[in-house]
Amino acid sequence: MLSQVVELIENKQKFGITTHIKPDGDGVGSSLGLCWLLRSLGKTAEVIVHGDLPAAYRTLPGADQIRNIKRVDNEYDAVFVIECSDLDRPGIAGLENEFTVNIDHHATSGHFGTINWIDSTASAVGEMIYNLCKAIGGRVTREIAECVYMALVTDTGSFHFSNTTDRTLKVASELIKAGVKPEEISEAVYNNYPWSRIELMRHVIGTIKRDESGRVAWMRQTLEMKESSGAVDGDNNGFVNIPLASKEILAAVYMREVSANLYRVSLRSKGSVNVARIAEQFGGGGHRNAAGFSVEGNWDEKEVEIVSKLIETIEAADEDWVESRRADGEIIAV
Ligand SMILES: [Mn+2]
Repeated sequence: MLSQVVELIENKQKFGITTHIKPDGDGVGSSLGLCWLLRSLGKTAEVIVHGDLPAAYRTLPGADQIRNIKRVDNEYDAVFVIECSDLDRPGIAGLENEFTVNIDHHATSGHFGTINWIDSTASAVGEMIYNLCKAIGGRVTREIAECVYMALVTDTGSFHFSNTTDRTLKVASELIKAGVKPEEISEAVYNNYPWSRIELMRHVIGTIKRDESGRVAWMRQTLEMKESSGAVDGDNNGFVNIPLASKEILAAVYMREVSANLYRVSLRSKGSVNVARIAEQFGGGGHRNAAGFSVEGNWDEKEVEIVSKLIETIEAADEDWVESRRADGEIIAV
């Protein structure tokens, strides 16, 4: 819990901070924000990750100092592990021998840390880092503010999603007071892709299909599409959400070919349509409106199976509720 984290920071000196592989804006922003906070308190701190940093986060203060490593060997007094369900998620060997602090806003966290601070009411871990800064009496410097703002913007979908609370916006307000320029962060996140993203999008959108009811949409990305468009990892960010821009669509499926007969599946939905339950049936997981899993086998057969489950889920939902939502055009998307 928070008080243990404050006590640890006050009593120790040398810290590592890590997050999951293929880190998102919350993982990178929260890690760097915490790193700047620790340094402002006179501590030694560095961010360590395994793998390259996505382009969107490379302009954050301190991003150029992030160490790309595969192993640690008792180098720190403690290692903060940001937004990971277990100690394997960072992809760094030797973490099991370190004193670890698990900081997460997912209730599903495995409590693997020596200290565990889980707050499922926080919109992003970034919000928790801000709270930590306040709890420990730190000053919200411009560096901390920019990193934490990145975490908030990306995890709330630019303050669109249902995890956006009054507290989230209060924190965002304080971060802007501390010097954040929202347009700079937005440009880095949303208008910073190579042209290959547009090429890939063109291919993927061409595969979109709908069921007879018009409420479920699905699409595919083949290995060939990725190759011919010259796409890199991350170019497909958010593709699964494209069909949800239509008022009629309540759920979307995005199947990406990883290798022969192996697919990564992303599910998104609106309102009470629970896609996490479907993902769980395939060995995956997630939230009510955003979930994913991997599946092996015949592409056509698996697609039919997944889409059928979505249609069943929607048909089982309260028709009146759905009609009223469609009638007034209200959208709750995560
Ligand atoms: Mn997060």
